[in-house]
Amino acid sequence: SNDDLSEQKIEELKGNSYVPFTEHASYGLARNRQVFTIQVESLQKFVINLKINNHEITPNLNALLKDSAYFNNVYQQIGAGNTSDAEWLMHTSLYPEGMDPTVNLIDGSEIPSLVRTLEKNGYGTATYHADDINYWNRDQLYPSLGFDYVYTNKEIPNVKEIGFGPADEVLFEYVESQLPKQLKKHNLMYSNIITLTNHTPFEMPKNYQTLKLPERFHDTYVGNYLQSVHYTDQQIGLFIEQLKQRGLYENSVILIYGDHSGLHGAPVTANDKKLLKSLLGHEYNMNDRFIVPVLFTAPGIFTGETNSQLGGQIDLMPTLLNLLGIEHESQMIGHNLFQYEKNLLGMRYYLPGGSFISDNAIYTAPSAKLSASIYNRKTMKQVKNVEGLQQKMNYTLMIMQHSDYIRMKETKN
Ligand code: GP9
Repeated sequence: SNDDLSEQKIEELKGNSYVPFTEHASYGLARNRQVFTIQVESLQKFVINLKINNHEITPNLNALLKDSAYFNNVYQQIGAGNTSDAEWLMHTSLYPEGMDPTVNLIDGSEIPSLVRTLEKNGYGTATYHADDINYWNRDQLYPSLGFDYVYTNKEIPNVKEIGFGPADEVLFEYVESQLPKQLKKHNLMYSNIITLTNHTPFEMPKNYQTLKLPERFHDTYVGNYLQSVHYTDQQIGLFIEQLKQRGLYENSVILIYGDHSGLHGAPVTANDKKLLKSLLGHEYNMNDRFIVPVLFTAPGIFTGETNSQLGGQIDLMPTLLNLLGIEHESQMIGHNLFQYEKNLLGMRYYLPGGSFISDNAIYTAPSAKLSASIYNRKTMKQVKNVEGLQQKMNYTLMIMQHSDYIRMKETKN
């Protein structure tokens, strides 16, 4: 039955020869470090190291790469719960529900999570997001995950608003104001920071549009996106600077990743697609849209390596825990990105069960509206078939069903 897929069995279905978690080469490399996760709203991978007229879109993230292990092939795996599904993936290493936001199935009761595991290992835990706590049922999600401190727009002052709510600079300043107090009580802190400003429609006030863009990008959706990514990148840079000044940076592991794409759907016009093509050198495709950047920044441990093995957001928690040398009491469906070359990812973005991403292919299962399609993942050209399609589909479904089984057991849903 699907109920008893062990960690080992899952790795074998993906095509990996299994190595126990504590025997991975990365195990414990970042033991006893301060932990930060920065989940960046609408951040897509293609902006990293991208230049327009010699101006970098994300100069601060690019500079951080030299102290990081960078993963450039990690896919978003959210369902209808968008940002909150990414939070779910990060903190449980289980698949989201898919067609409904996972947070709608949470009733505040305790579930095994990254947060609780870190607490059992001596960490204080805090989460920061400058929006209303009810927006994605976070009033249920955060108690379920078990944070010691929860800060939302009730606590974070709205002294400067951009778009959806308090600007990212206010968010990061608030984190900086809380950290010293927390560190007096807890030697080690896990701070989970969820940015907000880089949210559709990405319209920044003129004086915040500091990226020098060619005229043709002005007042376009893509141009606005790049301006707003540039702003958030700047705020992350200032935050890192603060950590350095407080002497915290050298002893931290900072995981920075995107929650989901920003450039999709009706607002992306034919002109935007033309602009994207001129930026990327090819038609904007599913890889450009669905791959989120992932940086494990840990000075003294990482020195700028780029890892291109296939991964998903479900792998973030096991990778982080492995670096910290901490085991999780409940099963994680993802795996340590540093350990395995092979992966088999199920997609949950409004797609029916059976869709998957493998090293060679992206397969989207048929739905009421769309017929099945298969893409070669390297060329992003549509193909007729892919080797082992049926088997990969079956394995993906088995793993997803097993994940759903654990989720339902844990959330009693
Ligand atoms: C809402 C914010 C944005 O609180 O996190 O969520 P999204 O609209 O991106 O899912």
